[in-house]
Amino acid sequence: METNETPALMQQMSEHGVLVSPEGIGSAARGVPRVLVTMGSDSDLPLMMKAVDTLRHEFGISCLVQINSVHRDLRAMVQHIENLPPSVQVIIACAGGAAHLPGNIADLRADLPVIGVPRDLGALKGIDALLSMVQMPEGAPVAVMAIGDAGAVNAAIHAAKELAIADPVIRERLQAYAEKRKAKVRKQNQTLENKLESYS
Ligand code: AIR
Repeated sequence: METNETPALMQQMSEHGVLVSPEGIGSAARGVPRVLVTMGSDSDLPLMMKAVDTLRHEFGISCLVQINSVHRDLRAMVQHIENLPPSVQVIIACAGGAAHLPGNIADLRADLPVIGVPRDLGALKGIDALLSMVQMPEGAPVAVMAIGDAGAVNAAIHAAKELAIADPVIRERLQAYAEKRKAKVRKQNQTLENKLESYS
């Protein structure tokens, strides 16, 4: 997004985040967002782009991307999450360290499923974020994925599965994705003999 956007558009972007669709990012994006991908800092972006790219390129799902820190600006997070566009049906939330973002969102949005991605960061390498997310009290669940890259990709797949309940096109794309994974195993078996010989 260029810096010469109108103040109204800049305001809308900071309220709702940046739209990312299969066609592009920001002004190049099309359609309405089905998923919110939010994170505590833009330093989480390299990890969370794995979720964003899986959503848009594997499943054709548009999302909003937004930074929300419950430890740096709690009030702004509450304002953003309470005013999401109604098209958003699933929330993916990532944070590192004392990672309370997904749990707080689960409390704010009783109507939407929340998927947590613990970032592999700092002295405890993501164990702190994992436990902060997974040990929610009864009544406010967070579906917590693995720490790091696998967790980010799996969060996108899990979100797609939730949307697929009412969307046959996404269901087909999930099947196609599963087929690609099976083909990978078949290919590995086809080249296995050569690989084994390289060890002799
Ligand atoms: N964080 C930010 N506010 C609350 C939390 N838990 C997390 C971010 C990031 C880490 O703190 O999600 O993973 C470090 O952020 P930064 O901005 O210092 O790189």
